[in-house]
Amino acid sequence: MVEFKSGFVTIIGRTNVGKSTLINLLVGEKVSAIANKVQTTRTAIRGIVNRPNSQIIFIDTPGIHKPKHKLNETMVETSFTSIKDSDITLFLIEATSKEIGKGDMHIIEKLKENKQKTILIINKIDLVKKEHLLELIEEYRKQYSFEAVIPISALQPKYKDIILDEIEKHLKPGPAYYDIEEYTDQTIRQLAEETIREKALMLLQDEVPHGIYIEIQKMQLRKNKQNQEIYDIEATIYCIRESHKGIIIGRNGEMLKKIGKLARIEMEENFGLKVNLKTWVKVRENWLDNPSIVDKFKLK
Ligand SMILES: Nc1nc2c(ncn2[C@@H]2O[C@H](COP(=O)(O)OP(=O)(O)OP(=O)(O)O)[C@@H](O)[C@H]2O)c(=O)[nH]1
Ligand SMILES: [Mg+2]
Repeated sequence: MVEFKSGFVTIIGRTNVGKSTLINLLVGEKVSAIANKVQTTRTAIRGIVNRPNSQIIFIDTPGIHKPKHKLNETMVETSFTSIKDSDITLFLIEATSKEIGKGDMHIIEKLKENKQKTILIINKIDLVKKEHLLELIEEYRKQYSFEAVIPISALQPKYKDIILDEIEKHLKPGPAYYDIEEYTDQTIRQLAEETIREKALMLLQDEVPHGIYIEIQKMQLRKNKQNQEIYDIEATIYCIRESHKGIIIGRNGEMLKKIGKLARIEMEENFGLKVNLKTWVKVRENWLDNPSIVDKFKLK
């Protein structure tokens, strides 16, 4: 009989390298927000993969960067704490890197400190030539003894099983920690908040999206006249300045409508039922340094 294996696998890397894109690919469901902006992920997010002989719990983490405020500090702390608690680390880097930068060096130091069992994943290989890739692999191999090095593009499904097979090799015998129907430990409320924030990140520019956070005020299931289940969701988008509020609402409320529409469509798809979404925008200056709000993003 094949012994069942399980384990916790943290995905770590600098901001914007594609960690959340990778966890979504591996899990096969949208568990984490993606954006072509830095500092998209703000807390540790779990995604669960069930295979015939194993259960792998992935932890997506905030990208490593230089902290500017309390929220940033909490984010980086979350990422480094998370690797300590995991059985295997996936260290994600970008194929386009010319050399090992400060952020990646910092990550390597932490891996060394914890003698962390690590697989190096080189993402975005669609953007570089093969020769460059070989040089990069050599550079990184000099720094740390990785269990394996896997070049991928997180946008291409064919890499999913290559990574999962490699991880499975290194897992220890253990139980399934989660029900096999589950694919994340996030609540519907958290998923809704992240969906709205992701659409805001996508549509807003400059520093506006980095100063927002979402709070769901109400989430209620009811049946409509056609006897369909419908979620009434009310959400507030908090931002740090009055001028940002104007931008988020947009001319004639167009921007807020667009954010709400995209978020609603994705929620309906992911939750499998109709959603009636209402959104508000409010200013909350200095929340980025307010511990009682930032605590929301701490590792639980
Ligand atoms: N060309 C290319 N782009 C990719 C690939 N994987 C991810 N991306 C893009 O890279 C951007 C950042 O992706 P995310 O998954 O949000 O990155 P992240 O590492 O989670 O970022 P943070 O949460 O900010 O740390 C997005 O625009 C993705 O579409 C890839 O293989 N090739
Ligand atoms: Mg992310």
